[in-house]
Formats: sequence, C-alpha cells, structure tokens
Amino acid sequence: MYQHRGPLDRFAAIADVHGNRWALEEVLADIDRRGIHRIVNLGDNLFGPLDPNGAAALLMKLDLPGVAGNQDCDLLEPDAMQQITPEQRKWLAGLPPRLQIDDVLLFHGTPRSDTEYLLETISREGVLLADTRDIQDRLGTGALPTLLLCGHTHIPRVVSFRDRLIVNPGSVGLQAYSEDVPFPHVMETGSPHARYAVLERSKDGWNVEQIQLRYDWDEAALDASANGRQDWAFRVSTGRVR
Ligand SMILES: [Mn+2]
Repeated sequence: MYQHRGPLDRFAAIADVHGNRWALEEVLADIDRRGIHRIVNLGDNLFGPLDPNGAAALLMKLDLPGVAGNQDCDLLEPDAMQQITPEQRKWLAGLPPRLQIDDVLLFHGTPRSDTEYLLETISREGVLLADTRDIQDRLGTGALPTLLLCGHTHIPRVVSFRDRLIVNPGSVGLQAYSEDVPFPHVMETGSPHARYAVLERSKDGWNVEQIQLRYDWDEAALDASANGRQDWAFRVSTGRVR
C-alpha cells in the first residue's frame, strides 16, 4: 500500500491526469503491481471534460506529495467555466508551486513558472528539444538537486543537465493537445497509452523507466463525447490532435 514516508529511493512520478479517472485507476494499479510504495504528483489534476470528480476522489484520498499545475490554479478562478466542489477547491488551493523531497525537486512547468516549458522550445517551425542554455536560463541560478521532475508539456522526456537529470514522466490522462502561444503548436505522443515514470536511485545516479500503459481509453473517449467534447474524445483515443 502507498506510504508517504521514507527515502525517495524508488518511486513513481505522475503528472497531468486531467480528470482522466480511467487512466489514473490503471496507472495506480500498475504502480501497485510493481510493489512501489511512493508516488509524487506534478499537477494539472482535474481540468477537462472527462471525470474530474472521479479523479479528484482518488487523488484526494491518496493525498500524494505534489505541486499545483497551471490548470489547477485556473480552476480556482471565480470565473472558471468548470465547476469544482468546495472540498476540491480546498485541496487544489493547498498544493504548493514547488516541492523538494530529499534531493528531488518537483514543479509543474519550470521552478519559476507553472506555464513555462522547460525541456521544449516552441518556434514558428514547431517544437524542439530545448538547448542547454535555454534550460539553464529557465532553471535560474539556485543550487539544483540531483533529480528535477516536471510535467505540463505532456511529452515524456529524460534530459541530462550538468550532472543532474530532468525527467518529464508524460501525462497520465491526455496524450495530445494544441496551444496558441507563443506560436501555434501541437503536443502529441502518438498513442493513447497512459504515461508515467518509475525513478530508482543507484549508487551512480538515477535510473528511469518510462511507462506506456494500456487502459480503457474508448470508455474515456465515450465520456468526452457524451460531454460534447469530440476534440477530447479524439485526442484521448488516438494520442493525436487531429
Ligand atoms: Mn499544465
């Protein structure tokens, strides 16, 4: 069973659940099957037309150590289109922007922003792996722990940076999206599998296992369709925007 305490020597990282309760259930079951007892959560938990209440019930019960995503913060705005309960509001409002546990730093976008991309650079030509200088600028000048975990872009990545490791576990619940700023671009994994990562400390550094997991994405897509969101249905069931 899940435990909060103890060293982060072997643990799972999840991010960007986006209300996909079907994917979250399967990821949690897979983590349990692997005998992993610690999980951290990188935010964007409930935003979207899938089953935010079902996802909230699971996540609030687990009460994982984790950080807020930009779209967790959006749901706290008074004019938010998507309604949440007072209990969900309290839970989301209590999530910090950054969290360090042992020598592992968690944040959603970059340490300074929940909307900035860390490992990708967007240009008119499209999405590229960020160069080392840009990553340095976005990380700032503070001392860095050995492992940095981010989410937000929904693209699983493992990037080495000056003896450190930066990992984006990918998104549990939404494998494709489009965005207009700073330039129109799409993020796509290319398959509907739920993504997460397992991190394990070795004497020389961190090992990373990136996981692509089947789950009942047809059921999740049906739910999106029933909620009038054909765009989400397509993205959830294909891992592509169009
Ligand atoms: Mn985000």
